[in-house]
Amino acid sequence: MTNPRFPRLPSSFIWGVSTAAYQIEGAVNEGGRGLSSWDAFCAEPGRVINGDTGEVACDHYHRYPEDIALMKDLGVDAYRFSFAWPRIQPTGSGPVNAEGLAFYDRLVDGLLEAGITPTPTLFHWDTPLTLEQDGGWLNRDITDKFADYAHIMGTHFADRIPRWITINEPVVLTMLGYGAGIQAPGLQLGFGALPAAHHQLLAHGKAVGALRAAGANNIGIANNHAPTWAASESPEDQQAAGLYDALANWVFADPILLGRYPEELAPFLPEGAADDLPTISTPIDWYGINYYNPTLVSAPVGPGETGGLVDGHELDASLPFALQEIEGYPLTDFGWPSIPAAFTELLTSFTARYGDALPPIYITENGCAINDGPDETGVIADERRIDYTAAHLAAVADAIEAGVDVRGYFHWSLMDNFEWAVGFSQRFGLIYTDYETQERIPKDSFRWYRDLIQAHR
Ligand code: GBH
Repeated sequence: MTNPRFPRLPSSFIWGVSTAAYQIEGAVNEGGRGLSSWDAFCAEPGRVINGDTGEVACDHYHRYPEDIALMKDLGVDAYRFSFAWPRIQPTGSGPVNAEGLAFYDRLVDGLLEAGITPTPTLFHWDTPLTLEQDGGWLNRDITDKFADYAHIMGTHFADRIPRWITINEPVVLTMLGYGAGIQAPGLQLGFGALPAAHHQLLAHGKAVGALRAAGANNIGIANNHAPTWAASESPEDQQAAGLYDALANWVFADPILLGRYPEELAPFLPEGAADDLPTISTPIDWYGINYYNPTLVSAPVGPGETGGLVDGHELDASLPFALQEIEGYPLTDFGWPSIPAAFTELLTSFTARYGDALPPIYITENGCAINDGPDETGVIADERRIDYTAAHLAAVADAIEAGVDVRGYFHWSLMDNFEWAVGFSQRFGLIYTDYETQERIPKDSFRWYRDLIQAHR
């Protein structure tokens, strides 16, 4: 371990990379796949930058053997990907589409053969369109359908898949999908989006039960968390930040880990939500954290001003808080600040808040958009991704030293892919994707990550 840019993690640490189905697979009309909320959202003019869609994306549906070979070369222990629910059940319920299952059979078997542990997420935002048209995550019926789907996957894969994730970032689907309308399904319900949060949490709890009933074990969830910083000591800013913190963080963690909702959000939850808490808090085996950056929050700004910007979209000015720009830190190409110390702060705050109720943590996502492409010699010198990742892994090491039980790290992402509402304009990969030729080119960060993993063996 001579390289000074190699943070020191335990030798038992699990090293991984992450992706998600709609962001990489393409082949949206192949193999009997049904449409998802994202296919419909991308088809609406003006929703996604440049009119980009996931129709082809990285063509991983056809090129998965090459992608597995790249991961083998990278030397990761585990690969986090997601199953596309509409490939398995094209309308979100009813009989299994055998061709869809067969694709994941090939992928899972290929990974196992390469010595890589498949770590699937059951749901990463691609709601079957039929269910979305029926109210999607606002409609409680989806929770039982999701449990059926979880049972199908558990039954089929329990003997080959040793680690499972139920849902990815319910906070983002709730706030950006149903609250602010920036992502699919594009609804702007404000606090009216909270039933979507409750139903995802309930679906998670039911899925944990369904997976276990099918013989699958070692189950977690991947929640996005951002430390919330108040813009000042003023009571107004403190109160706004407290509310935002409950909305962005604790409403997604407290019900699972403590069996209760933050009080200030109770008025926005569906009637009888409390009755579901025992299901939602079904014990999990580990807790997944996706971390990118903290959020700076103030009281609402003056009339006519916005509630702040999220990835270039203006938030509703009538919200009881405003998001402020964080200054004084390096920015990634997406404009998100790089603040590794906030990662340590987040992890230690989890231990402090949940104590013995907190199972081991895995970092299920962390990474940055750095949009460098190949230079004249074909090399992609993404030094800033190496800096970001090294600093954030050092922050994880600091948290471990402070007593937080972090067992592994999945970098977002294996390769450049369809970055939701910003299409192909932001590149998060260790591997460069040429979207014209579908050539994959490992970046300097890929070699750095490979050496880092090697150094820990
Ligand atoms: C994840 O979401 C997703 O799971 C994944 O699919 C996605 O590709 C990846 O991250 C990269 O985006 O404007 O500075 O306040 C990330 C959730 C929500 C984290 C928005 C950063 C705003 C940053 N993100 N948040 S800022």
